Parts: sequence; structure tokens; C-alpha cells
Amino acid sequence: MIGKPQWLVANGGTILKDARQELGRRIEHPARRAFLQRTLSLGGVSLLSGCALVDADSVETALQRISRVNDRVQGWLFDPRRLAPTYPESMIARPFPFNAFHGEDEIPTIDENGYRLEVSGLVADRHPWTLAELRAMPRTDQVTRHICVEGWSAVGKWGGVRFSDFLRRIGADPHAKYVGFKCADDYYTSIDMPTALHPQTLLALTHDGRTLPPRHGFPMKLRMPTKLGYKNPKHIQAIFVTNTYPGGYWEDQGYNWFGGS
Ligand SMILES: Nc1nc2c(c(=O)[nH]1)N[C@H]1C(S)=C(S)[C@@H](COP(=O)(O)O)O[C@H]1N2
Ligand SMILES: [Mo]
Repeated sequence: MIGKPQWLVANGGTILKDARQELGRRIEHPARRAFLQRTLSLGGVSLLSGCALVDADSVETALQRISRVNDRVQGWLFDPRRLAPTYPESMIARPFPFNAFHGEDEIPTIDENGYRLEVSGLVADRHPWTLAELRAMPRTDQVTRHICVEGWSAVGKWGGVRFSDFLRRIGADPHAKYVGFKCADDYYTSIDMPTALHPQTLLALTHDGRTLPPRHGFPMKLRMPTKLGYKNPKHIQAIFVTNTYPGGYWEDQGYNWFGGS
């Protein structure tokens, strides 16, 4: 029963994102304007907003409002025990696609020995973590599909520490609303606590059986098969637990915050 509405909601997120991309081009081209009008009527925005969808600003406000409703519905539909599909190793994409808001020449270089993961906010233990400490935690592997809103997906294998184990270890408040991430390339994002505690959410230290390569997030990334690509931060430097909405790099530019896949 949950399957269908979830698909609709997730797809709604993509539709919103597409609409925003069109908006970014300022609704100049007639074909784009027609696309936008179609998209908005699909999303039922005019019904909810009650404002005339004529100028970019009122469209923008309406879309933001819808996107937050969408977050709430996705949060409400999210089943913390429901697992994302896993795949046979024969389906792993090699090479695995790279993506970031910057080019491959701007991948951050992080010194393995100097690295410390900062932990702050609503947690009991704020000590910074070395890579050796992270690697000493119990680890697990999973083969799942990464879905990027830019129109590609790929099956990959990630290994690491279950994020729920890590959160328990640092004494994170499980009733807090958000977990936020700051990355070495100045990317940032945040997730809801139920997803943070989901059994398939991993602090990934390996990709395809090897130490996470720089292009895929060395030294550590968060891997969630229940969320779209942009919600999976690479090169994590700081993790914080909070009740204050932290937003994200793409989310602050209009991508749906919940970003379920
Ligand atoms: N630090 C950081 N993490 C990031 C991004 C980024 O630009 N910087 N891009 C996101 C997006 S949009 C995608 S699709 C995935 C790509 O991960 P990959 O290079 O391992 O395929 O990383 C996500 N996490
Ligand atoms: Mo992405």
C-alpha cells in the first residue's frame, strides 16, 4: 500500500527539481514556459498556493511551500524497517560514475593521519574521531543502487559502520530532528533522524571493496540507499545533531530536502 504513494511523492520531488531548473532559466523560452505550466498543474501548486503563477518569485515561493509539504509527507511515509533493494555483485558498475558540484580536478585531498571527524550538537561524547578509530568499529557491506537526480543511476558496493551504531556510540539524542554534515569541499547536507537510524544507512569507508577513493568521498561518506545521490555527503569532516533545520547545498537552491529514492 505504501509503495505507490511513495513513488508518487519521490517523483514529485523530481518534478519540483525540474521545475526549478526551468525557473533558473527564467521562463524565457515558450517551450520552457509550457513545460513549467504543465509541471505546476501536475503538482497542483495553484490549488495549494492560491496565488497567480505568473512571476518567478510567486512560483518560487509556491514551490518552496510544496517542497516542505512534500518533506513532511515523505517523512510520514518513511518506514524505518523497510529495506531498499540490494543487488548481486555482477551488477556493480565499473568504473562507478563520479559526480559533484565541482569538477574532478577539485576533489579535496585529505591527509589520512591528520584527519579528524568532528562531532557536535545533541551528543554525549564530542571527541573527534581518527580514521583508525572509525575503522575499528564493526563493519558491514552492501550492494545498492545510487540514484542521481541528474538522470543516471548505478549499482555500487559500499562498506562501513552502520550509522545507527555510530550514533549510539556518541550518545546522540535519538529524538533530535536532524543530523547535519559538513564536507571538505564545502558541500553540506542534512537528514532526518529516522533515516539516520535506518539499518542500511552506512558511514562508508570502502567502495567496491577498497578504501574509499578520493573521487568517491575519501576518507568517509554517508551512504543511504533510501535517499537520492545529493543526500549522500562525501568527504565528511563534521557531523552534528540538531533540532534546527540545517538545509543543504542543493536543498538551499530548491532541491527537495527529504530527497527519498
Ligand atoms: N562532498 C560532496 N558530496 C557529494 C556531492 C558533492 O558535490 N560534494 N555531490 C552529491 C551528488 S549530487 C551525487 S550524485 C553523489 C555522487 O557520488 P559519486 O561521485 O560517488 O558517484 O555525491 C553526492 N555527495
Ligand atoms: Mo547527484
